[in-house]
Amino acid sequence: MAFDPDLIAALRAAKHIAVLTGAGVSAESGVPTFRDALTGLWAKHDPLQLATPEAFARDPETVSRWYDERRLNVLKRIPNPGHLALARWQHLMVERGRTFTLITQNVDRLHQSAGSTEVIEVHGSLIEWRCTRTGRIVECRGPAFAQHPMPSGHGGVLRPNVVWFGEALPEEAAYAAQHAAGFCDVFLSIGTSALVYPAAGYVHLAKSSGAVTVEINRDPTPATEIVDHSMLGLAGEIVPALVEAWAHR
Ligand code: BJW
Repeated sequence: MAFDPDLIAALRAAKHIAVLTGAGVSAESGVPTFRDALTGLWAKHDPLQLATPEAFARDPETVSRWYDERRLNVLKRIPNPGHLALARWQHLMVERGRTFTLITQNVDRLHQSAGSTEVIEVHGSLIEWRCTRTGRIVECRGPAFAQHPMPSGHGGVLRPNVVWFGEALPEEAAYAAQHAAGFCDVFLSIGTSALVYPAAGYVHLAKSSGAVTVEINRDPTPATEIVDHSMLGLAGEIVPALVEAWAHR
């Protein structure tokens, strides 16, 4: 795969690389994206309608069941070459005394399974659930819940510890992501539709702060027109090749 030599030069010169990932990065691991065709597990539901506090208040059983099915699905999935290449890139950057910040909108923990560290999860995690009364968070790796919604044992029920539309991002994650986007030398937006804010704003912030901006996506997005380098194709193919081109001297 051939890359623009200016891009490779910018990546090699970068002291700080920041990457934002979205559902497209996990698609090749078998995790459905939000805006692709509603198939299989998702056929009965519009994900954008269910990912709201209002939906959970109106129909906690359906929302809990849908998230529990998704939790069980992601627990079976394994990282693909895109996840693995990003983990390798981070380790190589750190070895060279540089920084590499991985910001993800994904809630599937596949970056961590691939070996990425200090991943900034701006939309939370499907593996964690939270008591609606106490806010206590529990990690759930076991079988399907016996009830929907599942009693928390502390007077509330469990909801997924994810960020729904209209909810604020976790403060620390939002701050860290914004900081990384604002201070990086190169910013890459990979496998995200670039539609959901505030994450969709990070590429704009990076660009206006002087970073070289890059997009890797199967299809064009609103970010395509503003980035310095756009690569159309699959993350699981392009990212490993890009890391290889960067590493090879
Ligand atoms: C491939 C590929 C392959 C496929 N290789 N590529 C400013 C302007 C306008 C609106 C707003 C704004 N600020 C806030 C808003 C409102 C709202 C919003 O953005 N709405 C938009 C829809 C317009 N944002 C919010 O409500 C956020 N909260 C907020 O701002 O709070 C303010 C506040 C402050 C203080 C107090 C209270 C409130 C929260 C947003 C939360 C988003 N949550 C979700 C659900 C998470 C839980 C769950 O998993 O169910 O996050 S929605 C969903 O979208 C999920 C994703 O992380 C997110 C982004 O989706 P993503 O990852 O981009 O996936 P897709 O499916 O959209 O795209 C996949 C892409 O991959 C496509 O482009 C494909 O082409 C590509 N692809 N295969 C490469 N193999």
